[in-house]
Amino acid sequence: MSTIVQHPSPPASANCTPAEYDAHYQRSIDDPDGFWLEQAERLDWMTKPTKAGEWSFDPAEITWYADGSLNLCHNAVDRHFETRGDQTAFIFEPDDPATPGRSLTYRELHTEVVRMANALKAIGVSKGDRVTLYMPMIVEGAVAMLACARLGAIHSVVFGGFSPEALAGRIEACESRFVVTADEGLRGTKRVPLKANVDAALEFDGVDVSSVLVIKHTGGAIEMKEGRDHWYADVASDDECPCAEMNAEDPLFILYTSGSTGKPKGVLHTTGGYAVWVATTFHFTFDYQPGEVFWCSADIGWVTGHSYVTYGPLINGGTSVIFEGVPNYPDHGRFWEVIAKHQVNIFYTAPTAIRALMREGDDHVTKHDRSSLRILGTVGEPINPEAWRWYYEVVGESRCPIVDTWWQTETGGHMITTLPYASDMKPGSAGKPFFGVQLQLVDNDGNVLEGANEGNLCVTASWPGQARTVYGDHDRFIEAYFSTFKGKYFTGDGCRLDGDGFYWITGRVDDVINVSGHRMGTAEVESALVLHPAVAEAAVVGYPHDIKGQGIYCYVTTMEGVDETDELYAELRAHVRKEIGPIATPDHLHFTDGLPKTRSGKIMRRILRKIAENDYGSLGDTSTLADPSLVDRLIEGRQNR
Ligand code: 6R9
Repeated sequence: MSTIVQHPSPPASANCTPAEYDAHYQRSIDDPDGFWLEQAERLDWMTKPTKAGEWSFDPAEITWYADGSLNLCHNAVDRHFETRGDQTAFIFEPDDPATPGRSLTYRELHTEVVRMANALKAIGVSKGDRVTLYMPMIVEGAVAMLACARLGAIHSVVFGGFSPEALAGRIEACESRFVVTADEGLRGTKRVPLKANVDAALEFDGVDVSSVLVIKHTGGAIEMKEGRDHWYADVASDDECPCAEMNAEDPLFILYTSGSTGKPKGVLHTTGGYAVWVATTFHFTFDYQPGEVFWCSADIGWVTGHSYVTYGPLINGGTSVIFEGVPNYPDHGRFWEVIAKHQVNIFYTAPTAIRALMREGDDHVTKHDRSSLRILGTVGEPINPEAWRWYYEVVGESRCPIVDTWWQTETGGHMITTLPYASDMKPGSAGKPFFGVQLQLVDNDGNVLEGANEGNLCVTASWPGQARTVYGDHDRFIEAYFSTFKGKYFTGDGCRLDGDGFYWITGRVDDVINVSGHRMGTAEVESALVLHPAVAEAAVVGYPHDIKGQGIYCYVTTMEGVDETDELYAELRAHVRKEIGPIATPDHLHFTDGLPKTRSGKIMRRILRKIAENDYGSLGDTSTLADPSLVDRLIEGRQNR
């Protein structure tokens, strides 16, 4: 469907009109230095930069604002506390609506951040150290990020749903000696044993953590190891704690994300360019107006939470909601109840949540007052037009523009996005490139596809929010992003450009799957499966799933003599869950006596994908398979499921 939904008529305050979009975009391409030095004025600099981007994609070496210095915590907190100290910075909405929430003014946030920074100092953190945050969605999570930025320490947030094994891998990979966590987290009716998971992670070989800072949240019983573990309240202090001066290219954070090969990559973002990018995208994409309440439902464990729960809103002096809970607890109206309660103006969530709630019927939505809503946003995966319509018509009463934002952990912030009032909307399309973003579609041989076309999505010029490297492994950065199509940043996504200049993301073209908006490398799930003694070989693919977007389908061959029982089926699912975390739990296991391989031993994933999709008509050429008869057995196995 490519029906155009006209944007509602722009209010006089709109941050961007259609004519301004064209003018800004053109200028950002013709005079990137001028444009991006001007956008840099959104920040307070200790030393003002005199140059913007200096970069090459062959070999990849990227810097922005390299002669400038600043502190991001100052920009997000201190400078506002002088001008809007009594304005609300964060609204905390707890998991259980019956328990009291909390809201912090910029002045209170400043006090909290200083306390946290002093606590970090007390446990030994200093500039350049990597600090792992393994937190529930509570104010202290964002405060710990800001406190790291204040000291010049590099935060590495690990999503609280990851297992001890996954946490250990991420601590080890960046040689992090410090962990900040809470006793427990709450999600719906479940308690997440965060501190116990940290204890388990620290038992792994190669993990060398000297101090753990623990925030009391639920009050649940935990163990504290003498000398290593410290209660936050015991080490926090109100002493003065100035913001460290950071070069624009000093690291701000590492965030681990899945790729098509190997272990998750520690994507590194630096200070100045990232800050300009999130500040500018937040301002334009959400048309943010002073005093408005913004709510991004993502966890701070993902890049969306970094850029649009913490940094983007605060740099803009906004009010940001931190929600600890889940969309379906205590009932399916929870999102809309929170919107009514806090008079949310701008709401940003993932298509998977929209699809799940859509299924529960309109009553859960319509019984709550949504008159405060002005703009709705989506992120994480393509949104199907049905879900888009429901979001637009039922949730937003056909008054609120929807912004579909395409971007990645590596891009720092929005890259292709609808701009409210500035562009029309096509349900299912993310719209047009953001300022400074130069896109190209190429075929598999790297030939540039001109005009309306479909191909592999590349970016040909750097933008301020671009990741600079993979922590500790620049070769891997080059290999993963700049070698498939030499001299271009390859996104890993397929995309179609239509005749009106709108981009339609078609999904990943590499071995990454997108489950409920979460990126997962099929290789990671395969590695987890083969760790189990009953498993000989495994191949994992994605398949269409009504709610999650993609589900996880695992082909498994077992060791000689192993019985492929229901118990083993359940055990393997639980095993993957334990190795990686609940988000990686396989939806389907398919026991098979072999995997379709070429004579040279390469697994033909194309065939496995088609069979998982129940699409047998277009399996393509199977004659190069070592054992062509296997395909019929696989199809039979699929149909018997
Ligand atoms: C921000 C984030 C990135 C991958 C990306 C793409 C998919 C994200 C999308 C979208 C279609 C959108 N993706 N937003 N696909 N439309 N609006 O999600 O980062 O976790 O790194 O995932 O997500 O496939 O390549 P990340």
